[in-house]
Amino acid sequence: MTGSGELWCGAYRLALDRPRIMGILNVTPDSFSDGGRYLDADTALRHAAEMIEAGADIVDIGGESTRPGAAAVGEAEEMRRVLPVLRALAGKDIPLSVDTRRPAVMRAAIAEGASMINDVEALRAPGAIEALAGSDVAVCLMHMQGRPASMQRAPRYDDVVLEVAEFLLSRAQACLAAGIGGSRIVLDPGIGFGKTPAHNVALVRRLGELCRAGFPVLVGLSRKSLVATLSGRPTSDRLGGSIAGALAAVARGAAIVRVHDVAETAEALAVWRELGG
Ligand code: HH2
Repeated sequence: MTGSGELWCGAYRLALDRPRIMGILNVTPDSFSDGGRYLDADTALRHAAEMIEAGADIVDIGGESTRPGAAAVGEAEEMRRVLPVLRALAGKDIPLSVDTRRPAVMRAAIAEGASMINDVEALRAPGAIEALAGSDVAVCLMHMQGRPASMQRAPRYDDVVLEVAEFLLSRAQACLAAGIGGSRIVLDPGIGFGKTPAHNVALVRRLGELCRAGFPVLVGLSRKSLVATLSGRPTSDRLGGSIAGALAAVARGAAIVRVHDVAETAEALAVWRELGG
């Protein structure tokens, strides 16, 4: 366990003395809220630069949508989307994360300078742990019940918080056993990944139970359907609800929030902290 208040990601040491922002850069045609917007490398780079300027602490590059019902993307296509953007951003002085569940993409991303691997499958693919073990990059281990294609059909838990925590701790143990140090590990309950609105609400409300394990916790609920369920707004109009969700997660102990709207989230967090949040 860390307890050190620092996340080690490649050459970076990210102090976790204040909530950190992971800005989302989806280089996909079909992501649920921004699919197709940053597909060409120049637009992606411009958007990354804007997020960095606006206060992102990490940029998370994704080449495959994992929204409910999303079709899987081939390994070669995922690399074709992600690697040029990663290469072009390598000069920016900021940790770059790659959102992937494929060991070959992980290896290629690490070779291109990624500082973090964000895996919605928590390194369960054969060879995934090994892809990271010999490196110094950080890993975000996320919980998902089922697969993106079918995960929202009938999610079931006896106690969602206990089951998610148990799963994530077992994945963290597997990483530790493979030599991935505790200061490189982040846990994520996976809001919206095989969960009903009630499950998602319980996970945020009881986030402290996951934080107690001693690893930094990341929460991503930006623009997700949970926000719409709670606010009644369409995908294009979920900013206020997403910010409220990020603040609630941080208030419950989240160290990092994964968001689309970096400037607005940074502004909200700054005010919230000054007011004693
Ligand atoms: N959510 C999404 C994708 N990756 N990674 C982590 N660690 N946590 C999350 O909550 C998470 C994630 C889904 O959001 P988005 O990237 O905006 O959409 P899509 O998967 O459709 O590209």
